[in-house]
Formats: sequence, structure tokens, C-alpha cells
Amino acid sequence: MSKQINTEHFWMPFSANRQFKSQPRLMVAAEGMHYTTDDGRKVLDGTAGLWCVNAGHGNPKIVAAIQRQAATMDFAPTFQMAHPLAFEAASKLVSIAPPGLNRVFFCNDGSEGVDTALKIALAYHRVRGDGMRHRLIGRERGYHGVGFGGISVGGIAGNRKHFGPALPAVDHLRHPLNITKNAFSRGIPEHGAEMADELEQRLLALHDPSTVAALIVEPLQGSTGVIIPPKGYLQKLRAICDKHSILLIFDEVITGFGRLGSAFGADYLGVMPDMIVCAKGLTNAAVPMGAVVVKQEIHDAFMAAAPENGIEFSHGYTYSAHPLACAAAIATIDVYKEEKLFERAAELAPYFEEAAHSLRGLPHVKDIRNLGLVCGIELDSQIGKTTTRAFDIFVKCFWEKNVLIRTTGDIIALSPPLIISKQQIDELFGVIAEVLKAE
Ligand code: PXG
Repeated sequence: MSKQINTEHFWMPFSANRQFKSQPRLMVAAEGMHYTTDDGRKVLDGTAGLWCVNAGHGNPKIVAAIQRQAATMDFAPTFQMAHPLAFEAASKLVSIAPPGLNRVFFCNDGSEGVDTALKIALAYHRVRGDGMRHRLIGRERGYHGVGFGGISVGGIAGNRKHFGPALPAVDHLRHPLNITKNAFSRGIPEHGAEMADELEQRLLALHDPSTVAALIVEPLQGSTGVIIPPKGYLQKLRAICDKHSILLIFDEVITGFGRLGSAFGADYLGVMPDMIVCAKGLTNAAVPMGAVVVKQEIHDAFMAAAPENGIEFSHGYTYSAHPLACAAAIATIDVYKEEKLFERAAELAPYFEEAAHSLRGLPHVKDIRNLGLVCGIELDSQIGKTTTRAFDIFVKCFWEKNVLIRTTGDIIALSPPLIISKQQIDELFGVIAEVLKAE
């Protein structure tokens, strides 16, 4: 370490605090595709930070926009007041959102976005006089952040078990990962559309469709190891939701902003939800921000139900549409457009796929899954020690190979900035191959 720091006071999120603090991994600067560590090494960023720095680190236009805004106006309230950038940021986001999704509620991150979307769904049915619809459906292995709404619809046991019953009226679909049938699929897997049928055949049959407000799913499940929707699966979910007037929410916190090679996963996968939750790449992670992009008719139902001078939706955050976040979002979306980064991701995807699947056959590799610029490499676990194999590889990549990867369980998840070059794709997978061979 270049400088001794006191690590005792920061309680780190989702981290093995004691293990980390025994040998801290510290970043002190970032530019383009690389971090600089505190001991002066350049580390290739294979994860876009945490799936969020899609335009690469330190983009000068985004930096300048934030600096300008900080010096012009630090903060303005958006409760019964506003500032022009709030409207501009909403319009900018709508300019890349799927058609019909054109009303934007701002918050500060993905977790707040999820809770906001769930509240909009519940309240939407109430304001239309359909208050029976109080039930929410999520999915096993779904990650929807850490708010009580998000952990309720989320499907990760470890994120739920310590926190009580959370929301009461929630049920879960099973996830569609099927390695037996789909191992080493390239792109969208062939088998598993029938997993969507259980929404109707099991969950709606049990609860009755008239009690269900919304289904929330990640188009591609990122955090729990890159679970890609099988062919026809999301289309089926959409059709069942339509049939029973259930709102479909796509949590695009990871799949938004070019990750799959188009603005949103909805575009890429050709399935339109009623709401999109986004965050992360919205500001290139330079300032925290989340948003829920909503179909106009949902928004309009709130407007129609409240008295003319009444507050239509009793929800919001001090920092909803924070000026710095708005400036960052506007600049980021401009950068995505000007630098054609979504198109770039689409163009690179076949090369990335090829590189990913070149690891097939290496020790411990049990499955490789990819879509756009995301890839999951699932490894055999060490007996009785789930997570250690992948974590070990992560640590080696960082210290010995100067490459940052992300692991979840025994799955390596890669999601580089969309500015990655072919040479850097080779480096990323080449390093992982070397480390795997040495395992
Ligand atoms: N929804 C989805 C789909 C996410 O992936 C959230 C909601 C919550 O967002 P915030 O901004 O509240 O963290 C997320 C976050 C990982 C990892 O390595 C993934 C996330 C966060 C941290 C780590 O898989 N996703």
C-alpha cells in the first residue's frame, strides 16, 4: 500500500469486511478501461465498476457537465419546486426509452427505483378502483436491490432471511436457468420457454389473477450469475400479464444503457414492459441516480384520479432529480449517442462471445453464458466450499494479473465498459484462462 489508512470505521457493503481489511484492494483513480490501484498498478476493468460505468471511466464530457453543475447550482428541491435540468434529463431518458414509456420518476439508485415501481404498480390499481390487486410476483434468484420491496420480490435467500417477513403478499416464479439442457449456449438459450407457463398455471391459479398487481423480472438476471431468458420466455410472460391485466416491470438496472447492444433489454429482446427501472449506466455511475420510466397511461391514471390541486402520488426523495445527477445523466446519454456506444456493444458482441466460449474445456468450467457484453462463466464448486473457487480466481486476477472481474457464488460475471477494444477482450479472457489453467 502506498499510504497506511485506517480501515476500521467503514462498514463495507456486501463484503467480507474482515477478510478485505486484512489485505485491502484499493482503487485511487480511473480512466477509460482502467483503474489505478493505490500501489500504482493499472487494472483492466472487466466489470464496468459494478455493471455501471458503461461509457468508460472519466469521460471528459460527463466530468465537465458535473463540474459545471456543481459550480452553478448545488441543489434545488423538486417537491413543489423544480429546476430545468430535471425536465431535460427526463426528456433525454425518454428519447432512448422504448416507445410509449415516456413518464419518468427519478430516485437515487436501483433499490429506490424498484421500490418506486412497486409502489406505482400497487397505487395504479388503487387509483383505478381495482384495490384487490395487492400481490406482487418476483422470481427466484432475482436481484432487485435491498429495500424491503426489493428483497421481498427478490429471490436471494441470503438477502432476505435476516430481515423478517418483509412484504406479505409476494410470490416467486422459478428462474429459467437450465444447465443440463442449455450448457454453453451462445446468446439466447433454446430451452425453457415453458418455465413462463407456471406464472399462469401455478401462481395465478393459486392466488387468482384478480389479486395480482405486478410481475417484476430482470430481463437478464445479472447479479445471481447471468441467467439469460430462453427463447420465447419473456414473450410468454408478457402475454400472460396482458391477459390478466397484470403490470409487467422490467428491472433494467443492469440491462439498461447498451449492455445488450441496444438502449434497453426490452428493445433487444423485443418485449415491452409497462415500466422500466434503471440506474447505474443512467449517469455512467458518476453521480448516483435511478429512474422508473412509465407508460403514459399509468401516469395519466394518477393525474385523473387526484383533485386538480392535489398531490397525485405521495412518494419521492429529497434527491429526486438532483441537479448533479441530472447533469450527469444528460451528458451520459449524449455520450452514448455521440459515441454510438450501444451500436459498438452490438458490434463487439460476437467477438466477445467467441472469446468467452474459448474458455470451454478449461478446468472446472461447467457452463458459459453470454449476451451482448455480458458473460457468466460457471465453475464447479469445491466440495463443501461454495464461492471459494471463483473468489480465489478474482483475487488472483486482481493481484497477479491486473484485471478486475466480479464473482457471485462460483460464477464469474463479466460486463466491461462498452468502450472495450478487441485487444482488451482478448486480455480479459486470456487472463482468466491462464488463471483457470493454473487452478
Ligand atoms: N436491480 C438490479 C437488477 C440490480 O442489478 C439493483 C436493482 C439495485 O441497485 P442499487 O443501485 O440500489 O445497488 C441492482 C444492483 C453484482 C452487483 O455484482 C449487482 C448490483 C449491485 C451491486 C453488485 O452483481 N445490482
